[in-house]
Amino acid sequence: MTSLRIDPPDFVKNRKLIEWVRETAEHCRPDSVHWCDGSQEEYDSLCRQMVESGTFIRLSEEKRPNSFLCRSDPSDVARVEDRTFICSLRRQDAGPTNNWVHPKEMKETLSGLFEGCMAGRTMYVIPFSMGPLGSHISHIGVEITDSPYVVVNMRIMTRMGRKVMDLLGTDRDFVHCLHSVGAPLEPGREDVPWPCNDKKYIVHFPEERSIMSYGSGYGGNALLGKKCFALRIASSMARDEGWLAEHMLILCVESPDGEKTYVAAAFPSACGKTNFAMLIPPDSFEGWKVTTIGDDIAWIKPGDDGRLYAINPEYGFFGVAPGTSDKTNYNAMATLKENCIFTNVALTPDGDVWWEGMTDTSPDSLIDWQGKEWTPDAGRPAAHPNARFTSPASQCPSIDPDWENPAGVPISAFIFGGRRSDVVPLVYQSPNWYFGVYLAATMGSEKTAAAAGKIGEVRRDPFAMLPFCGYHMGDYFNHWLHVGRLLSEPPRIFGVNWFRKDENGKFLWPGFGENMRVLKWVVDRVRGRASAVESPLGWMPKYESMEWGGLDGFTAEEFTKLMTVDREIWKKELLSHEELFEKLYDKLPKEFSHIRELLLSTFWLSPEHWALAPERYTGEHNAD
Ligand code: TSX
Ligand code: MN
Repeated sequence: MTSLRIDPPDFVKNRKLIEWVRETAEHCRPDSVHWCDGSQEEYDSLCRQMVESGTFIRLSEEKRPNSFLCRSDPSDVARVEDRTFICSLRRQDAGPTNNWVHPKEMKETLSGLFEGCMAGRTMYVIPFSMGPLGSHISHIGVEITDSPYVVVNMRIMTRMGRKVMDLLGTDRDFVHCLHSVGAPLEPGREDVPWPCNDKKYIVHFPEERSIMSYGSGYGGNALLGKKCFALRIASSMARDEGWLAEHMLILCVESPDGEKTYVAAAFPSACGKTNFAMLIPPDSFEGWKVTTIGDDIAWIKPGDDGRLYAINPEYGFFGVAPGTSDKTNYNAMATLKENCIFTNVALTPDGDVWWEGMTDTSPDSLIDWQGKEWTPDAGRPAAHPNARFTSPASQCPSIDPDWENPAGVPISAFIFGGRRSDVVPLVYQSPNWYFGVYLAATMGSEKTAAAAGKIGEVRRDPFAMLPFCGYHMGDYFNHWLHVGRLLSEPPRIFGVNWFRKDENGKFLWPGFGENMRVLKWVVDRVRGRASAVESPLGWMPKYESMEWGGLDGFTAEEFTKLMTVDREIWKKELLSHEELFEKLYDKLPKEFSHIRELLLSTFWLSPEHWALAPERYTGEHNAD
């Protein structure tokens, strides 16, 4: 076999990188190697190339300037959790919530799959930074991929190219990310628009800080900077180095007199995380502003002043399109005006995009996400439910002026939420860090789609990190407790639930922009301004301590319905925590058993104490 010439250009100096690219090229046997410089010309040329090959459709220059539509293979439309592996040396370090295979065995399997897997294709080398260039919280990775779709998406989602290569110098280390769609092209064989393989592996080696992904070209399976690096590998780095890599949005609340309070929040999927990150306060909140630092991931480090500082490691948004509209998220829609990539949405006759929920009525005719003719009576959605947009964060009207501050922003509060039709009140504050970590560890969400499990069934998703924690969940809880103990000014911790329903199944809370009322109470609590009453779960607002101006007819009675904690349902909830704890038994923090006992003991408070609870929140009884 002759050795492929990899020809590193002048701007590539890192010795480990050059050697790794040489080895990988020899093993994967691409036709050529392309070192990405991250320039606009490179981006434009790859997009043009994909239009010619049929992978991309250029959208109307009037309707959606410099934007493209891409349709994936119908079998490659989402992350594949059952094919995702944490290959730590010891099974015990991956824990019971991750798939594990010994790294030696996994390397042998993958070596076989990657051999010659890039035949007939170009191998791209993508240097990227997660976080602002040069920030002490940022980290560098290099992704090798045979997918030009990955290259252009990575250019939107990360800081990518020549400047990162400069930071790598001759010797700096980086996270190795290897990706292939797993579809070698035989000589003379024509390519398909979305090459992929039925056999899929998304594999993490936490000890050597590397990632290998095979068989999928979609989202988190292929854009390795996001879930694989920024969450799974980074969470493992963070544990070793004393920081936090979290599945959280970051926002800033600015009061009329210019006081800024930064909040990080974690929600499981289908709770509208991106909508919350880009919230627009109701008109009655004159002078109040919410700005966006990030919508998905936060890297958070203790500062010398005993506070936590957070950056958004990403450079763009890779969001779910269906449900996004001017009404649900005006800022996201404005971000999508130009320079975007849309995957698996529908195409309109005038060369624009459409998805379910974008407008009240659908267009009369569309081309659906599979390229088929579609009309409103088709009986199937026009866009795939997991259709995505890739958009530059800089285009978001609500982007925070400090979103690229290398020092990060100081976090004053953590919010944890889930989709719960009962039990969990609109908002409550944990009495301290320990109870807060317990609250976050036991957070859950009810299933909405009929995928796995019954609709309405509660699925525990600790810290919204279940699919993203790169090590043992029990160790992760202990790490959170440990970080909190080191802080002199720990963020306050809150629970929220936008999804409580009445006995007729109607949502009790209007949500969306109105969530500003909850956010204001959170900020007021952090600043020591708002009063609260004691409840079995923690501190809760009284009706009077929240702002109600402009929300006509939201009465104290309705508020009470939204806040009441039913003794029997809460008891069931507490008992059900056991299921999760049992799974993590040998590494569960000892604090958790004590907290659970203490929470359980509240059932022996007099029934009157519980029965009185609703009035306590409305100020008719003085419970301060
Ligand atoms: O994103 C949502 N948020 C957070 C917004 C900042 N959604 C959408 C979730 C699916 C991804 C919500 N849905 C929210 C919410 O706060 N609340 C609800 C439930 C709801 C849905 C429709 C109405 C009200 C509540 N409609 C009317 O009241 C008219
Ligand atoms: Mn996410």
